[in-house]
Amino acid sequence: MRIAPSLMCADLCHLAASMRRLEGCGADLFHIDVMDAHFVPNMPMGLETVRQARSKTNIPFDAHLMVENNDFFVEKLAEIGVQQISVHPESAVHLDRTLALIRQHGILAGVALNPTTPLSALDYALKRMDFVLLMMVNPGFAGQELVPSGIRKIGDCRAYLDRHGLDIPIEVDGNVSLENIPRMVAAGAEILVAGTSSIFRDEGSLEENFRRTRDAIARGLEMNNER
Ligand code: S6P
Ligand code: MG
Repeated sequence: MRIAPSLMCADLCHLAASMRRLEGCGADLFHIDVMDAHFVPNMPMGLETVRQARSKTNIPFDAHLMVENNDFFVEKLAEIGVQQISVHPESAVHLDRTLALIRQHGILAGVALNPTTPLSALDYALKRMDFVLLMMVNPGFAGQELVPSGIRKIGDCRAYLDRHGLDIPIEVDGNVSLENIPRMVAAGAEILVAGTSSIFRDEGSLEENFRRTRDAIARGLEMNNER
């Protein structure tokens, strides 16, 4: 199980300090939402912010592209030095080429699916993928509610990957809240993007909320064992 704090939810005026605290908590990855205000109507962090953030920590960067020109951002993020990149097939005209490009740079390649995009969108990309990112909200903004079929899709995706003999992790993103985490983990999520509904909640410090997030994960793992 890995926890990936979403940096767009941090105090962006004091990003380095927040990253240090999250590192102290044991964050596994930093989730970086890259938006272009075209594919999604938002743009919380620019490339220069990501570049400067990169120089402040050794924790791997998990970039989530929500853009139209995927290959442009892959090249820029490779230069900056990120460790994994996920791309939406809903925007990637040449998904196979983009996934290959990500791997050519020695970066792990993921496919990110919008809530209603069927799992069959992965059918012909399986050999190019290192992980799947399932959106539990419509991409673009933090602080949204879980879509109704979110948890079911996690279980369906785990079964789909197993059926295809693919032992790659499922990352879940959007309203991965203290309340939802146990069911998400029990359904098969392994990388949790933590935002305003978990570690960046208004109540509690980052450290307290990080502990609560770990407790919620433990509850999910117990639910799995009880089955
Ligand atoms: C949303 C983005 C996410 C958010 C995350 C925030 O488009 O991809 O990574 O940062 O959803 O988490 P929360 O708990 O506020 O929904
Ligand atoms: Mg994201």
